[in-house]
Amino acid sequence: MSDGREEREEQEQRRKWEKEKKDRDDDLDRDWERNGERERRDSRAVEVEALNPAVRAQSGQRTRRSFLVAATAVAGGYGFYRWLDRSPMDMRLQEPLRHMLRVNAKVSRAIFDERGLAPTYSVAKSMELRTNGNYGLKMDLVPESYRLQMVGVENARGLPQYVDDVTAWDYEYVAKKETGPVEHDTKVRPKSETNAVDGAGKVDANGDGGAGLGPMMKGGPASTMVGSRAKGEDQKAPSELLAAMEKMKRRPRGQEEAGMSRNTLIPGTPGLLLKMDEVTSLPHHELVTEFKCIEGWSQVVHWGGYRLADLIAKFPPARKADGSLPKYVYMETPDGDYYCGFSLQACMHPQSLLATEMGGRPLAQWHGAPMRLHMPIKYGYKQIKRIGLIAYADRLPDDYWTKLGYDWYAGL
Ligand SMILES: Nc1nc2c(c(=O)[nH]1)N[C@H]1C(S)=C(S)[C@@H](COP(=O)(O)O)O[C@H]1N2
Ligand SMILES: [Mo]
Repeated sequence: MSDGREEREEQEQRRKWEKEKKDRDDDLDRDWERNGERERRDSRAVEVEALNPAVRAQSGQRTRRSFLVAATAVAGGYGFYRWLDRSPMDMRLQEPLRHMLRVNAKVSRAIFDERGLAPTYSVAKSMELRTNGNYGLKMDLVPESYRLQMVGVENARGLPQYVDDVTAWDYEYVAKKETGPVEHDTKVRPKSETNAVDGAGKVDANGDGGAGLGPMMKGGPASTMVGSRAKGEDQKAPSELLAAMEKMKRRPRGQEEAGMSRNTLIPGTPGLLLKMDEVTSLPHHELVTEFKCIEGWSQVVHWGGYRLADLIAKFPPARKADGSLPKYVYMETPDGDYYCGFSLQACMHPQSLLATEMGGRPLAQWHGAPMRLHMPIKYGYKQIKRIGLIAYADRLPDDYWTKLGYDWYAGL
C-alpha cells in the first residue's frame, strides 16, 4: 500500500525534474541560437583553411602571420594523421579510430582540430605549474571512490559498464589533507561594473587598481566577484531540484559563483561508470606545452596521460536519429561546481589529453587528480580539473567561465 504511494511520489518527482530539465534546455536553446552562429563560423573556417588556404589569405581576414600559423598547423595535422595511420605503436587503437573516421567525415576533419598543433618544448624547459582555481575541488576525493561517468555513448546499454542511473554514484570526500601552493583566482567578470570605481571614486577601467594588467587580470580578492553578476537570480538552481536533492541527502550542485550548470544530469540518467583502468589501459602519451591562463600568466608544463580522442574512439557517441553525430562534449566535476563545454572537434585533437601526471609525478588533488583535462589549444579555464562526467551533447554546453562573461570558444 505504502509502496504505491512511494511510487506515485517518485513519478511526481521525476516529472518535476524532467520539467526543470526541459526549462533549462529551452534556455540552452536560446543561448545556442546566439552562440551557435559563432560555432558554425568556426567549423566552416576549419574547412575553408583545409581546402584552400591561399584564397583565405587573399581575403585579408587574417594577418599574414596567422595565416602562416594556420597553414603550418593544417599541414601538421595531415602529417600527424599519416603518422597515426602508419604507427604500429597505436595499432590497438587504429581500428576503432579508423572506423570512426571512416563513418563520419566531420569527425575525421576533427583530427586537424580548430587551430592545428600547439608548440611543444623540451622537458628541461618545463616547470611546476602554479595552482589556480579550486572550484569543484574544495574537498579531497577518496581515490577508490572515483568513477568517470560517460553519457551518450553508442550502444551503452549493451556494455558491462552500463548503469541505469549514473547520478546515483556516491563519490566519497575527506577534508583536504594538504593544500597546494597558494590558491587564488583573480578573474572577474569581464564586464563587471562593481569594480569599475575604486575607493577614491576614480574610474578603474581595467579593474586592476591601475596596475595596468588589462581588463581580464584583476588584482583584488575573488570575493569581489560576488554580486557582480548580471543575471542574478537565474543563475540559481531551480528550487524544486534543490529540494529533491536535499531529500536524497545530496549536496546541491553548482555551489559557486556561476551557479548550477544547465547540463547537470537529472537523476535517472543512464550511462557508463568507468574505473580509471579503462583510461589507463589506453596508450600513454607525454606532452610538454605552454599552459596559458587568461589572467595573463603562462608556464611550460610537462604532462602525462591519455588522449581524449582514444577514449572517444573506445566509447564513441551515439548517433542522432538523422544519423549525424553530436557536435559537443560537456564535462563536469563530480560535485557539479565546475563545468566546461567543448566541440567534439577540439576533444578529438591529438594534444587534448586526459592528464594523470604533471612534471613526471602523479597529479596532486589540487591539480585535478585523478584526471584533469589538458587542452593546449585552449585557455586554462577550459582545462577542467577532476573530471567526473564526460557527456556527448547536441547543443552548445554550459561553461563555468562563459556564464561569468568569458568567451565560450577560448581558443589560442
Ligand atoms: N575543477 C576546476 N578546474 C579548473 C579550475 C577550477 O577552478 N576548478 N580553474 C581553471 C583555470 S581558470 C585554470 S588557469 C586552470 C589552472 O590549473 P592548475 O590549478 O592546475 O594550474 O584550471 C582550470 N580548471
Ligand atoms: Mo585560468
